[in-house]
Order: sequence, then C-alpha cells, then structure tokens
Amino acid sequence: ETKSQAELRVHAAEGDERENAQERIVELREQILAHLISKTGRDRSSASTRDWFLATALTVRDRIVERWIDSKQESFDQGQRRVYYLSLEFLIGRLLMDSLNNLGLTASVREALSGLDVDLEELREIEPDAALGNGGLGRLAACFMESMATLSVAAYGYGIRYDHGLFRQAIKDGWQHEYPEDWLAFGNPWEFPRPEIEYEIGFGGSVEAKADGRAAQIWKPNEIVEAVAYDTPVAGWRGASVNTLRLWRSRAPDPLRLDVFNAGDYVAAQADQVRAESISKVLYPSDSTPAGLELRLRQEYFFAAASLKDLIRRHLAQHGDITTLAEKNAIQLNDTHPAIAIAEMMRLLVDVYALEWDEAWRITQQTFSYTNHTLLPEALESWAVPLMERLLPRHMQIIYLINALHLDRLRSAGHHDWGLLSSVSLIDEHSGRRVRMGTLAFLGSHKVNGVSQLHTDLMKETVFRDLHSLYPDRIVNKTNGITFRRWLFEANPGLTRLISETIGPAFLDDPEALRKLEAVAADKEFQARAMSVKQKNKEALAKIITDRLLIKVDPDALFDVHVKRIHEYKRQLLNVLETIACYNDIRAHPTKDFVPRVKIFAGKAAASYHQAKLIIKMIHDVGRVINNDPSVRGLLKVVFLPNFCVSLAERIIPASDLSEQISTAGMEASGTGNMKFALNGALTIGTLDGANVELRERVGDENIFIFGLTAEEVQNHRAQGIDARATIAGSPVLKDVLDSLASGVFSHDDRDRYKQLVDILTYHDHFMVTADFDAYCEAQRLADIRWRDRKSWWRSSILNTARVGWFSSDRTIAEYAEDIWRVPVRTVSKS
Ligand code: T68
Repeated sequence: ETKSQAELRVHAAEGDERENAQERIVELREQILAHLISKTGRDRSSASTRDWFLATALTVRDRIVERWIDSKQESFDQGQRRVYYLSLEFLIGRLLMDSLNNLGLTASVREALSGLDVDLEELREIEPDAALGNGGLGRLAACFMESMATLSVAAYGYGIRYDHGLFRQAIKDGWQHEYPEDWLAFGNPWEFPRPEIEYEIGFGGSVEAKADGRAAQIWKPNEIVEAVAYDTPVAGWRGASVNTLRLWRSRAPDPLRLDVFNAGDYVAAQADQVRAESISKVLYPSDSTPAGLELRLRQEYFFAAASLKDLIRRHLAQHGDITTLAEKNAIQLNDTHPAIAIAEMMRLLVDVYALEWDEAWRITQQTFSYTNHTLLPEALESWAVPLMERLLPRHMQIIYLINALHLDRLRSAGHHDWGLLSSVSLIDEHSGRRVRMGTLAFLGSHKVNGVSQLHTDLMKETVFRDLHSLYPDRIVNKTNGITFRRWLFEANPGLTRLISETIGPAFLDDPEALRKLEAVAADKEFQARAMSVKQKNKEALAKIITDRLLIKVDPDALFDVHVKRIHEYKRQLLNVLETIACYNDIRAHPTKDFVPRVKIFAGKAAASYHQAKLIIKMIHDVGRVINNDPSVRGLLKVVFLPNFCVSLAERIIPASDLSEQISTAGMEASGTGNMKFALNGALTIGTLDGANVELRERVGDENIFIFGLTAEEVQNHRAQGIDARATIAGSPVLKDVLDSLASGVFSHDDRDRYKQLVDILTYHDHFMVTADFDAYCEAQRLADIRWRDRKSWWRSSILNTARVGWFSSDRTIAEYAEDIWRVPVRTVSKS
C-alpha cells in the first residue's frame, strides 16, 4: 500500500465518521423530540428548559440502559465475585454531563439540541444536584462508583434514597441558615423505581431460644418497615460497563390504618406511615458529632439489612449455596455507618440459614472489609447498649457472643492484661456501656484500610493500636483518589482540550500519560495557552461571584481558594486571621507592592456546630470591612460563596490559583479536594497532613507550599499543653490580629462577638492555629513571590497537572480490587 493510498483510506474513514456523526445527531434529535412529547406532554413550542432537560436525560438514559443490561448479563455469565459498596452517603452531584461524557455523546447531543434552538449549557444548569452526602466520604463513594464501572468491576452501591439530601445553605447577615433541599421536586429521570423489590425490616421485639441448644435463636420484631429499591445506572468511562446504585426508601407495610381513619382520627391513622417513612426522609445532618439519635441507628440498620437480604437473594438465585457466599461476594463498609451489617450477617447465617457459628464467622470475616475515614474521637461511632437492646435485641446478643469469643481467644493466647482486653473489647465501659462500632467493623473484616499513608500509619498508632498489635496483617492503606472524568474532563473542558492537542489523547484512558506535559512545563507558548484557559475559567467564576454576591473581583488577581466543610480542624480560621494580617499590612504600607488577591471561601457547617457557624459569620464580617475599605484599593477581596455543592465545586476548582489545604496535621484523614485542585493546575498551600504528604512526594517540593507543624509535632505540642499566650506574645502580627478581633473592629454591632473565640485561641488552642500562624504567613509570602515570577508559577502549575495521575480513583479502585476484594479489573480504551 502506498502512502497516498493509506491516506486516502484514512480520509475515507473520516468521511464515514462524519457521516455517521451526522446520522447520529439526526437520530438523537428525533429521540429527544419523541421523549419530549411522550414524557412531558408538550411540544417544541411550549417546552420549558426543564422539559428539554428531561427529554434529553431520558434519551441518554436509553443508551445507558442497553449497556446496563449487557453488563449485568456479562457478570452473571462469568459468575465472578461481586463487590458491594455499602455507604450511607453518595454525593453524586449532577449526572447529565457525566453520562454524556462517559458515553462520548457530548458533542452530538449539543449539536442535536442546537438544531432545536436549545442550549445544552442551560440544561446542564437546571439539573438539581443529588446531594446524598455531607462531604468527602460521600463524594469518594460517588467517585468509586464511577471508577468501578470504568474498570468493569461488577459492583453494586447500596445506600438510602433520602427525600432530602444535604441542606441548602443560605446566608443572612453573615449567618448560616439551613433549609431542606428538594432534589426530587421535579422527579428524577435517572432512577428506576423497583416497587417489586422490597424487603421487610424488623425492629424491637424479643428473642426466643431454640430448643436445640445451638447458637441459633428466633427474633420476633414488634415493628416492621419495608425497604423499596430505586436503581440508578452508573456508566463508566467510554461506557465500559454500567453498574447499579441501589438506594432504599422506607415505607410502612400498610399505607394507613383504615379503622382509625374511618373513626375520624386522620393523623393517628397515618402515624405508622410517618414513623416508617422518617427513616429515608433526611440525610444525617452532621459530619462530626455522634448523633445519639435513635433515628440514625434505625437508618443504619434499615439499609444494612435490606442490602444483605438483597445480595443474599442474588447469590442464592445464581449459586444456590449459602456456604460459597464469601467466594462470590465482597462487601466494603464505607466507615462504620453500615457496620451493624456484620451482626446482621451473623444473624442471617446462624438463625436463618442454620450455619454453625464458627463457619458463619469465617464467611462473615472473609466477605467484609472496612474503610476508616477519621481519627477524630467524637466521630467514632458507638451505641448505648440499652438503645441497642431495645431496637435490635438479637443483634445485641450476637455482639456479646462475638465479644466473648474474641476475648476468650485472646486470653487463651496468653493475653491477660486488663487494660489491653478492655481496650479491644466490643463494649466500652467508660461512659455508660456502649458498643464500639469501629471494633465491630475491625473484628468482622479481613481487611481494614485507611485513606492515606499518614492516616493509615496513625490508625495503627492510635485508634486501632491494640487491635493492630493483635492482628498485624489486617490494616492496609488505600490512598484516596478522584475521578478525572468529572474533575478534569467535564469540569475543565478547556484544559482537557489543550492537553489533548499537546500530548495526544492517551491521557484520557491512562492518567499517568499526563506526565508527558512535563516536557512543555516551561514552554512559553504552552504556558500562554494554559494561562488563557485559566483566565477564562476565572472570568466565569468572577461572573458567578458578581451575580450571586454583587461583589466585583478582578480575574487578574490571585484566586486563593478555601472550599470544604467548615470545621475547626480544617482551619478556615487560620486563613481568616492571615487575611486580617494582610489587611493590616496593606493599610500600614500604602506604597508597598502587594499581590492582588481574592480570598474565596465556601462550605457548609453542621447545623448544630456553633463554632463553625461563627467562623462563617467572621468571614463575612471581615469581608465586609475589607471589601468596603477604599484604602485597600482592590488589593484584597474576601468572598464567601453560599451553598457549596458538587456543581459549584466544578466551577470553582478550575478557576483557582492557590488551593488551601491547611488542616492541623494528623487530623485530615486524606482530603480529596487537594487532588482536584492540583489536577486543575492550582498550587497547594498546605500542611503535612492526609494525602498532602503524598501530593508533595509526587509534584515535588518546589511545586507546593508546605508549612507548619507535623503530626508528630502537634502531638508533642499538645502533650506540653495548649496555652498559646507565649506564642501570641512572640508574634506581634498575630497579636495585632487577635486584638482587633477581640475589640470588635470587625463587629461593631456586637463588639464581644469574637471575644470568646479569641480566648479559646489564647488559652486552649487545640487546633494549633496560633502555633502555625507565622509559618503560614511566611508560606503565603513565598506564594506571592512565586506569583510575581509568572513563568515559574506556571511551570509549577503545569507540573502539578502532569504529576498527579496517580490520584485517579481508577488507581485506588484497582488497589482495592487486587488487595482487598480479589476481583479482576479490565480497562477499555478507544484504541
Ligand atoms: C472524610 N470524612 C475525611 N466524613 O474527613 C477526609 N463523618 O479527610 C477524607 O478525604 C474523606 O472522608 C474520604 O476518605 C467525611 O467526609 C463524613 O462526611 C461523615 C459523615 C457522617 C458521620 C461522620
């Protein structure tokens, strides 16, 4: 074949593709129109944006469904082990662009719609976020679902279909107010209700012994709630495979008590229904404090029990033999929230399927594994024994028996130290008797993992120190990751295009291929193009800021961004104090050359977390003073974008220059925002905490601003006491800042508003804000110097993108698959 013949062939193929593309667009347009008419009852002339969204989503869904059925059939035929990801949270966000991108339909659908005078961007914006999660833990579950589908891991996600996900945050006069969000108000085109898939879930009642003297017992609950399935297909990259996210809704077996209704008491007639439905009514509202709420325990048991019933039914339908459960199923517990599943599994195997206790325990341990996401003592779940006894009497018995056998085994292995035995006991005897869910999850699992190397190491030294010494092979590390499909390809199409034009499209399938960007990191032309992409993203964000807050920000300024849940350990406060220091500096030095900055904050505080809400108020108070002070001359702006959510993050992150990851070392288990920013070319200013440690190893010391105490130094500091008076006295800048806060410079309407907060910092600085303050300011000034040397800044920025391929959640999932679940992964690429 001559060269020109080959070229001709290629041209012909391209021509074919163009023609096919044209055909495809016409077909899509027809399908969208057909759905518009049949599903909304409207035609082109009367359709609203929401109607067009629905018609388009349903058109895309049709394509997903074909592959969904194939994927299910394939995994059935192969009889391979299935993975079940149990999580009380899936923080999904929007799905339209995700589905379009993963199926390679974005351009065609945009074109199809534009022929109907409809703008895909408008449809994108009208989709509500599915916010069934609080923060990182829930978002991780969503990234994992997408990566599992991409790697063709046969997996189901199991969770709760909350009527109301994470609250909507509104800011009034600087204070956070919470309102219920209503993501289902206009229906949900992605889900398939499965009214025929329902299970009865029991609560309360009593336990009767069986006569045979074996471990098996009969539980007679006195309350029954039904769990009904709703399925959402999750399509992997290039439609590799499609998995199921199955969420449970609760309802009462009878919609109402007709006798009571007819007697005229309409409220009482529906009381059972209200009680049952409250289980799937709203997402647990906190990400830090133990609820102590019966409802939370009911949620946990409800979804764990429904999920186990469902997966055992599937297993028996296919394999017919309960004893092969562990070979064919892997269950991952996303934190301890579903850990009651371990006791439920034992109950099912022993009481219902009549296995011997020891065999049931072996199967349970081989099936389960558990991910820990926090070392914060207040977030480690435990349930009061009397509550457990009342709500789940049979499970309480089982937990006692697991514990007795566990402690017996230790004693017969020669462990008699009372301190050790009581620390690894399932029952905490310190403050009333409580069941330790972390210990239950640990004992019932064959593998327990942390979410970054540092976090895993600290787990071994702190929360699970004694258990780790007894079972040294159980704890492993699986550093978190993020899906690049959402956090680069969809969120930053400009950068994606530029990368593709520069190094070719291989990185779309292999994130490590981003490394090829290293070669152009210092290239003038590439830098200019990367800069112009960022500039456009910043202009778009500036517009959002102006539209929502009526504040004008300059896209040429450095966008310094701190977005995540508001929490003392995440230290938004440290950032605010530094902001005040800058403000003081600008006013004191009118002739000095400052780097213009926009400090951007966003994030929600748990409704009951007073201190976090006060920090939000402080950001607003400080912002109002700074933004309105003419002597600042626009060099510094402070903005707080309300109602942070996945879709807002997708706008903010690609428009960021500097990423704030400044938690007190040892407290952030991993962080995943840190990865999203670095991927989009923001430089990180951060502590050696969570995955920041691994981020630094990968991007290189000179491309990240690391400061502050290490985890070990924090521990030592705390051991020496946390009185900060000497520290403050030694830092005149900090002293000024604290004095101005305490005296009411930023709170004229209530001069004492921040007095107590300053007192806490002074006498009881648990989060090391004062100890890290000077180091943080110094790191910020280094960032200023870097920013002025634009070539060097952009080199670092590009190197960040080039070197973070490892943080793809595909890599994380491949590790889980190999080391924990023992299932194969498969990659599909375009070529
Ligand atoms: C986060 N945890 C970690 N918890 O804080 C973060 N907690 O470092 C890590 O990157 C992420 O998990 C993923 O591993 C959470 O987000 C919660 O949201 C939560 C919810 C309910 C109860 C306790």
